[in-house]
Amino acid sequence: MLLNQLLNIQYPIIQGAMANIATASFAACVSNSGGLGIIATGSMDANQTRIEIQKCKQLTTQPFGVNVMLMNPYASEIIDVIVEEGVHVVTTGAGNPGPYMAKLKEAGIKVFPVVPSVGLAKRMERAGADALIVEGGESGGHVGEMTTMALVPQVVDAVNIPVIAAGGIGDGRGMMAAFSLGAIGVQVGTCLLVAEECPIHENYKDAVIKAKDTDTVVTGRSVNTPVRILKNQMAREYLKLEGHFESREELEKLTLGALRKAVQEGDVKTGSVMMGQIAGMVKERKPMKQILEEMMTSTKDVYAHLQEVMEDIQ
Ligand code: TUI
Repeated sequence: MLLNQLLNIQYPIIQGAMANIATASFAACVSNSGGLGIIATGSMDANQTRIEIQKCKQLTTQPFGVNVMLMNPYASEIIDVIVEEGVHVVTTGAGNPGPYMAKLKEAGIKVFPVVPSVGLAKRMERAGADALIVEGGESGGHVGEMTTMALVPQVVDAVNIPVIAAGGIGDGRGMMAAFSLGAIGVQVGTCLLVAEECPIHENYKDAVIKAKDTDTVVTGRSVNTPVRILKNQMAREYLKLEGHFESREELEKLTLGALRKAVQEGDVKTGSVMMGQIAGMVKERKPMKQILEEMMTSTKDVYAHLQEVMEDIQ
């Protein structure tokens, strides 16, 4: 069964949770355009989460989800709000959602943890996950070490629950590749940053459009919080400091409020401009509906191409 059938939505596409970006209106826009919109709770508290969920319910009648960033100190209270509000799907990131699994399952909520390794994938299956979002390090934001290409088939072989591929997917070629690796759908983020409805500063969108393939970098490996961002002035300073810092605080000073600075103020020099490696392929602003539709039509084009390839093989 494909992801769209599993979730009763039009396309097998989940919107990646992007902290400070994926608001209720953004998530509703994705859901109204045929994908599964996800509210990114990022560093929100429980009350802000409730407001966003209620707002999203006003803006769409389609299914939508909520992402819990597990490094958030309010994660536990946010889970309670999600249960009270009766959300369709929960995705999790940047940690192990094991402690919350029973509560979410009892409430009949589908849980899709994001996993960066086979080990965590197996643990999440045992804990009762309904599906896994298997994310390669090509993604923007908090990342693991594996690539999508190597990780997805290994997880598909290791578990008996559906797998959704994420990381480095931005068009029909990526979606068809995900299907080839055994996934039932994809999660995408970077290619949605340039949606006309995406509520980020225009400088952020321009930075995505201008980025080349090699313009992102992973910062924070030395302090166990690897985050892929645009290789700007802040990233260069951070990487330099990672070679000789004395305390974590020195590094945190550089990233404190940096994501908000990029998203809201459009400071793409000293802000944290999270984006994935596929940014090099993202070239123009488009309406959300068009981005998702084009992903589906280009997947069909790839299928036609593959049929020709197979004829040549036979
Ligand atoms: O979560 C994400 N991407 C994110 S979260 C985020 S907010 C943030 N900002 C600055 C620093 C840190 C976070 C921005 N982008 N993606 C999903 C994801 N989860 N990628 C990798 C993981 C992950 C890593 C370790 C999931 C589980 C995990 O488990 C460790 C354990 O406890 O076993």
